[in-house]
Amino acid sequence: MLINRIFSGNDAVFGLTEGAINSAIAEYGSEKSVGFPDTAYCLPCYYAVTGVKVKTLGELKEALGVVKTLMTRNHELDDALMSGVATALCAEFIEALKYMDGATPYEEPCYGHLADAIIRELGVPLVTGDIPGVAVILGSAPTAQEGVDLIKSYQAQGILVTLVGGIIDQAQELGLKMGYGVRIVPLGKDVTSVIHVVSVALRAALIFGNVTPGDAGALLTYTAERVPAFVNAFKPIDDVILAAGAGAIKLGFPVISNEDEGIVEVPGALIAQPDVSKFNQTSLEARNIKIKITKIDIPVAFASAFEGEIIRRGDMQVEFDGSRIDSVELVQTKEPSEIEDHKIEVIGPDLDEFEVGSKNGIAYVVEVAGKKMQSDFESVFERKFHSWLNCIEGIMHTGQRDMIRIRVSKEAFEAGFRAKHFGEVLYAKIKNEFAAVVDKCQVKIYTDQEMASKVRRELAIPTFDKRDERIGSLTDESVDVYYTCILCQAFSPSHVCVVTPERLGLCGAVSWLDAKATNELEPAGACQIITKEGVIDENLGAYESVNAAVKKYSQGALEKVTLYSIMQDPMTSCGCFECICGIEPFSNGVVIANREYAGMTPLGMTFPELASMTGGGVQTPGFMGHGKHFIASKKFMKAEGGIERIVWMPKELKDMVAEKLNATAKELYGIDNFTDMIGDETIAEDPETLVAFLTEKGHPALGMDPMM
Ligand code: SF4
Ligand code: NI
Ligand code: CU1
Repeated sequence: MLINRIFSGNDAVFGLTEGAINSAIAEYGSEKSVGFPDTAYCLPCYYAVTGVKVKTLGELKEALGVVKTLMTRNHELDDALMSGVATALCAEFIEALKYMDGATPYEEPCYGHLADAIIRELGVPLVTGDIPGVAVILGSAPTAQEGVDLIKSYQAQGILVTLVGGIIDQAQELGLKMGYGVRIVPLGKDVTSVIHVVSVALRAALIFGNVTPGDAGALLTYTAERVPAFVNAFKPIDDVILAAGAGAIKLGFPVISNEDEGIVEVPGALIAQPDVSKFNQTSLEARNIKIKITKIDIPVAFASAFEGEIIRRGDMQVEFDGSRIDSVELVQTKEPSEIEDHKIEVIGPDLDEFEVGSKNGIAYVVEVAGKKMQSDFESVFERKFHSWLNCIEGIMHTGQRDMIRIRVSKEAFEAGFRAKHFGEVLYAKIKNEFAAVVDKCQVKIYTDQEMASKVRRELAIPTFDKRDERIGSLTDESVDVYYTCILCQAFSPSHVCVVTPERLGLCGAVSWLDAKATNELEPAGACQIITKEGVIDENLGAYESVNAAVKKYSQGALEKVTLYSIMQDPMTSCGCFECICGIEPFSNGVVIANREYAGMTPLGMTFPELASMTGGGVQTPGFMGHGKHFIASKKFMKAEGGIERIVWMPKELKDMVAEKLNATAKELYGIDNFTDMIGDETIAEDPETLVAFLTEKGHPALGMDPMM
């Protein structure tokens, strides 16, 4: 019977784990360290469930003793499921041992362990529904084709697909393009590698949910309610897979299988579906996942899963490259009478007429009209083009404004993709997402070189200049309202971002103009107006109205936040911040690290470790998540003295923000080339070397008051 089989799978895995730990200890000794790379939660699953971090083989052995106590043997289904969780923990131990001694156990195309950074990156797409769910496909499909069809069906819905076992070989056999960029992540071929996706779900609870490690009840509630994952397990289901599946069910993830022997259905949790072609539908129903569909008339697929797709030079039919040949993308507000809705015009040659592999110029102008349309929204729409065009299968888009670059793959071209299809996508998405303000829309696509150049020069550049002037004049003082953003509450129930002109949301994706547009489009949505009233302290950026809003939208979890301080009532973090800053006590400064940075900081912590200091919508003075653009803001920790406090950043980040940061430093403090005074990993990874460097450069932070 089901429960007995779970127990038997349980015992088998436990035995294997015990053996593996013992032989590792025999080889390396119990002091030897063990763990996964790029995570602050070692070992993540065990830590989440028990609250204890495991760092050495000796501790791992002790942990195994604890796991044993979770493997109860009474015949309650719920306890059997818990022992499934214990099985999962054993799998984590086995996987951790693979990484002993800095080994890199996984080879192309498999990923194995996934870094904390990936989870933070997943935050926003999961809340916006761009990634509506996470599929875990395990085992071998009846045929490779059926397996690949299933994977592609999820991919077309934007679902993140993880693969374990034989399905990976099947996908390779049919030449399926895989990788995080196209949302198909082969984890590993051993069944234990399934733990790497479980680890993502559990860390999400710690990172976003403010779940206390060791509070297993809260953890399981979080995964069941907020992580939209499910499992598709192909037959044959042996006892080990069944035990692991029991763990998944305990986490709230339904398991769908085509196994017809020896499986008892558990309603809503363990579901038999003999027809693999119906796995998709059955799974979405079981997990209650709704797919946003935009019907677009193009000959290739359109899904957010294709956003990260890379098109190599050899695979491209044609390229448009704004850095070489005049190109531009633009939204323009027009009078309704000037627009014929859904008119798409191509002015110039079509894609067939360009030489294969050639570089060209393109300009596309999306003209919109609507009673509620404001010119402030033009840039908000335009910024979406990147993501929309990227979602086309076989199209790659980078950059914005007149620095765009677009590649059309040979495959897309052969499928019939032509210039007008850019227009179809832009039209459909504008009408779909901005229906509240756009009544009519038409698109002009200029592939004629001279025309494109003229559009750029005479129409677009003057528009951009005017916009930049407007944005430059937008300061926190010059506006009457700020906005809340609570999109991330889907994951971080008490988190509220307060978005001002000079402080964008910590994810980097929501500026004041974006928030304004969101509010206009969806008056009852995530972005609510905060009228700036009741100054408490101008320097801290403390306002009664901001406090009231934060209290209201955090359901009372937060009493007050300041806009400009990282020490006093700082803004909270959900977890998907682009950067985190933290106090560096030896220099009176702050260190900033960005999510992409993999190395060490002078605080003795890596980005994931720093990031683990804050999140889940709680205030942690001294540490704060923020967007990249906030770094050059005049309001960046203004209460503590502003950007003069920045003493260290990863080189890549420093280069990225240098121009604007230096301009701010010059304007506020008369400092030239401020970034030359800021350390990076090539200069210092420890506080002593850093302080020596800062002293040599005469960095202003050294002379400032201590922050604590
Ligand atoms: Fe989440 Fe804040 Fe970004 Fe809104 S602005 S999506 S709440 S991080
Ligand atoms: Ni694409
Ligand atoms: Cu977030």
